[in-house]
Amino acid sequence: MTTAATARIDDFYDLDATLAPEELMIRDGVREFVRAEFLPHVADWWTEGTLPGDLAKRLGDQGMLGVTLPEAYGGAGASATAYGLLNREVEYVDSGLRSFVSVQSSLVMYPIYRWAREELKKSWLPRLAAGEAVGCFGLTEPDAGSDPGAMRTRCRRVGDDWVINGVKRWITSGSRADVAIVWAREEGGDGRVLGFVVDTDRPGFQAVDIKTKASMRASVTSELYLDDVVVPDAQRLEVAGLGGALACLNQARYGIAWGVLGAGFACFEEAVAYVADRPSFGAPLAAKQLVQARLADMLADLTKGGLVAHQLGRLKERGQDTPPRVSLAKRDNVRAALATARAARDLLGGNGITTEYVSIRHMLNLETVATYEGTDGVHTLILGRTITGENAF
Ligand code: TGC
Ligand code: FAD
Repeated sequence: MTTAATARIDDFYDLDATLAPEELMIRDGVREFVRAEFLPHVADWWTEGTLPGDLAKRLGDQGMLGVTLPEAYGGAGASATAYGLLNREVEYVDSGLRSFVSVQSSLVMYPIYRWAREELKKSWLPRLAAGEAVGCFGLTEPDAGSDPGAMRTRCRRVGDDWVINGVKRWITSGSRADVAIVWAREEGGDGRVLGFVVDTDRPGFQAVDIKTKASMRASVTSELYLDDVVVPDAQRLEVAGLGGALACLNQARYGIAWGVLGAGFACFEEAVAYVADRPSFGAPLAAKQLVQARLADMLADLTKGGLVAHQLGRLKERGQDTPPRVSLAKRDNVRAALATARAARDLLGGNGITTEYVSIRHMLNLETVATYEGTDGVHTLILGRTITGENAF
């Protein structure tokens, strides 16, 4: 019989045995760092709706930004699995911190590395990796979220430059960013969507924070206003069409599929510890069958999510992380984490609504994670289209 002594609840199927020594080293180093440096403070940051100003630098000093990029550009040449493990450790602390890492690594460094001119790569990537510069990714607009092809932001070629006009909404790290990846549709020509590396100190660029969030509070979220912002053609990404932006999303969605397991496990562990001591009707809650059934569901959901994430990581390392595979992992792992967080919050009773415990904070954050990077509905429709060949958007 398998007992608690032989099966850890955070690695029930012994997936650690499949990890390379470098992957374990990165995972353990990140775990130690974030639990010592961020975990004791994150509930206060969340309550205050803020993040420390030196967050990027502290992450950069630990080598936690852009880890899969080559060392020549400031990365660590780490595997996709190592990047996934890192996300899981960071999101164990808070989804907002993982968002910061995702955006910097997957949505800013990745497109610069893949499609920017060499000069731009050399000037931005080492600084972004060191946390000396912060980036943001502007795709969503007030009237174009799930359907980014409906964007209204326009770019117009004028000599050797482009002039960009438009509004982007819900942009993580927007007002902290030194550089923004901005997606805009070309005026005239064949109306392609183009991507630009925009210095945020250009005249006409403004970022205004959204202050009313009841979710993802330890994260900066902004609106970007671009009013005749002039960007040299040399700062245009060498990719055309919406597919460029969507390829970036594949990277970030992959990280989210791992990250949310961290949030889920934080809630699960909290619930297991709480019910062990909480008396009710003459016995600890842990001794009640309904409580055990809920813990068993949490363990099953998170364990299955871990198997999907690990296998997706290995597929990604072989170039086989197709968008529908990523969609399934993002959708179902977010569902697993959110269901766990809601159940944990409930098992904590009244205490479960205070930020002295982690579950309510994770639960509220995960509402955002279910919405961004493709809503649950969008990923369901991507899978439906894959299964049937019919586009039901
Ligand atoms: P559709 O006609 O399907 O595709 C347009 C072109 O793009 C190609 N493509 C992809 N390429 C790479 N990766 C993918 N995942 C791709 N999906 C599609 C496609 O082949 C086509 O290429 P081509 O050459 O034929 O033109 O486009 P559609 O307009 O019908 O929309 C498809 C849909 C709905 C799936 C897509 O637009 C979508 O995923 N919508 C959700 C939007 C979204 O996820 N936004 C996220 C914004 S960023 C964010 O939330 C950051 S949160 C911060 C954090 O991560 O922490
Ligand atoms: P909508 O697209 O209006 O969707 C509303 C509802 O309608 C959803 O339930 C959706 O599933 C459903 N729906 C939509 N289309 C269909 C359909 N065809 N059939 C059936 N149902 C449908 N974006 C960025 O570009 N960069 C960022 O850094 C970024 N960070 C974010 C941070 C936060 C905190 C948040 C909340 C969002 C962020 N986003 C970012 C935006 C995010 O990607 C969008 O919110 C998301 O894509 C959904 O778009 P929307 O909000 O316009 O919702």
